[in-house]
Amino acid sequence: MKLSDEQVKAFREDGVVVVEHVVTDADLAPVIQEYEAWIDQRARQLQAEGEITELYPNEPFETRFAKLYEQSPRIADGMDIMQMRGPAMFNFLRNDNLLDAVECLVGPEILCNPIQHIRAKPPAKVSGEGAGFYNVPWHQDSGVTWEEADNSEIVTCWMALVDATVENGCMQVLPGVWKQGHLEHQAEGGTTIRPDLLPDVEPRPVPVGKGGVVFMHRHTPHTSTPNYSDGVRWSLDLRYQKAGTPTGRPFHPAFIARSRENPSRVLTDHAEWSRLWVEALENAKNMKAHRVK
Ligand SMILES: O=C(O)CCC(=O)C(=O)O
Repeated sequence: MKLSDEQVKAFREDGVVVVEHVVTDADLAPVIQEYEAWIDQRARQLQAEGEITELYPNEPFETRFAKLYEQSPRIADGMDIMQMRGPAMFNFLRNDNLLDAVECLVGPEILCNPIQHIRAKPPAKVSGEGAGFYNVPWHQDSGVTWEEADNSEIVTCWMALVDATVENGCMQVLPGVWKQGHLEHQAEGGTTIRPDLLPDVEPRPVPVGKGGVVFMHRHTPHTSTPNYSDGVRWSLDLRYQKAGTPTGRPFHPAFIARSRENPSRVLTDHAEWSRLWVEALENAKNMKAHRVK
């Protein structure tokens, strides 16, 4: 879907805009099915290794992962986008409804940045409340790129795969703060803005329904709190930018997701995308991705 002028204006002013129903349930279904199948297979593998006893095969997408995670957090190993590299996910990275919205912010030549994650945030009573991949501390996405991307207008698209609420740990943002540019981060506490530099702005929780997107500027500080529901807060965080600008992760594969000028530049070959990731993960094992300054 295209963004309205008001939505683009809100993004430019606040560095964040929440847009409901950017993609449809039908757009998300293949991705969810791919993950359901993967989780089932992984659970059976862990059962064979004696790590879990109950498979919960009839439990829905919204809760099954939590029941498996409770038995073994290893259920999550290998699940992220660049590790699993599913064809449905690769297709989704070029989803027209999503890219129509992204085009309103970065223009018609769109590069898919390789910083891309799927997050299945388990209930806090299962996974704890500590800071980490699930409960991210205050940071700007510029803090997880190299300086080479300082002038790249990278837009983070945080998408809910199930309704994201305050209770289950949706994102919180500091609106308007992007205008202050990059703030110094520290490694202590998990790549976070130096506490003494965190602007004194009222945090805005940004709940969003399934298929909706929180679009964020790379300098918008954001955090997410523990999941106090019984379900799993499933989400994607994807990033897009104008083709030809540095991604801040030169050692990981970016690809052209849309080109109005020359559509043949778009990468549509799943095997090639997967190959690029396998090669990059092998060659960039000790690469430091986050900056701490
Ligand atoms: O999904 C989350 O809780 C954190 C996401 C995040 O930090 C990001 O998209 O940059």
